[in-house]
Amino acid sequence: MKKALKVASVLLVLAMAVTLLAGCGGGDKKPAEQKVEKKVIKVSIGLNDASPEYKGLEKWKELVAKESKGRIEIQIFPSAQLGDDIKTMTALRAGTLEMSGPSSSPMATIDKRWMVFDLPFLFPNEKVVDAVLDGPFGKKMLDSLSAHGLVGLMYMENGYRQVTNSKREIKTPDDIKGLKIRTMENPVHLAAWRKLGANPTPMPFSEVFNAMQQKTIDGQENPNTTNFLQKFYEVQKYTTLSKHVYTPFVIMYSKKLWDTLPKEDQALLMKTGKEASKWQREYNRKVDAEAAQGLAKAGMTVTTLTPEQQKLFMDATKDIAAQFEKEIGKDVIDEVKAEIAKASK
Ligand code: TK8
Repeated sequence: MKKALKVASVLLVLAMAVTLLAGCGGGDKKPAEQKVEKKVIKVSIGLNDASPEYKGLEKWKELVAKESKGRIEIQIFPSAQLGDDIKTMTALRAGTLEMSGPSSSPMATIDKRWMVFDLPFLFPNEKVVDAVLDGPFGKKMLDSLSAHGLVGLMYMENGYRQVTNSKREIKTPDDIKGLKIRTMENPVHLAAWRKLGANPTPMPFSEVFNAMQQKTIDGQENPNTTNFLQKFYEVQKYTTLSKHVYTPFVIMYSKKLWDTLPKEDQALLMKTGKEASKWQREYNRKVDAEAAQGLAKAGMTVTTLTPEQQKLFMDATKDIAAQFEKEIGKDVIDEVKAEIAKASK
């Protein structure tokens, strides 16, 4: 018994010595050169790598790499490789993915207040958009995500949405009658397209191109940048610059994973994120105008509405806000409208 103990303690001392020696491996390295742990953050988006959203994230990735001296790496996964908007939000809430940049519209599946951004013809121009998103209202909406296991970091621009289809030129709501239009998975969009006389079908973004190619739908609506850069002109003939709604992208982080980050890293991500968000919106606005020309060059009929024609679309959808007042919350609608009025002065 005694002997066994002795053997055991000798072995223990030996083991400790070996561990210590191993720890000295590469002992001539200066501490500064010792390996810093690299942090990889994955972000998923539904659009492809030509999209302004991707470019904005790429800008952010550069800023983060620079500020963190290469310690933090953002990896961008485009084209819904990691799942569409709704699926990736679920992954964030479960803590199996760090970040995603969905449209605000499918976020209504988490919190109906987000439908406020889906109200037709809400934002008169981009100057007002910036004031509202970067002001107290935009911040409050981002902050409200923490109750749902998400950290709202910033907005990027998707932009004003325009309707495309393969059947006929759209100049008035009458031209929409009976068209099968894909919408985002959001009740306000469904209701608005019903009001316009369409036959709306909600589906995730990654299925839209095939559905148009196979003609299970006649059309869809997205900003010029998406219609051009996702090559929708290959399967659509007409685009009308309807600007019927402005929807943003919300760049969000899994709260479960965010809470494990050191405070300095959280601050670094927030600070560089703000810069990237500003850069992305400017970039998007430049590309949007080019994209409209690109659509025409690619053979689409691009229709600009007269103010009278656009008013017909506004009139047809003017009751939507009242219809969704309960679900969105009267306070939320009143607040955004007050902010818009203030910024419009
Ligand atoms: C991409 C979507 C897309 C949106 C849509 O994941 O679904 O039509 O406009 O940008 O978020």
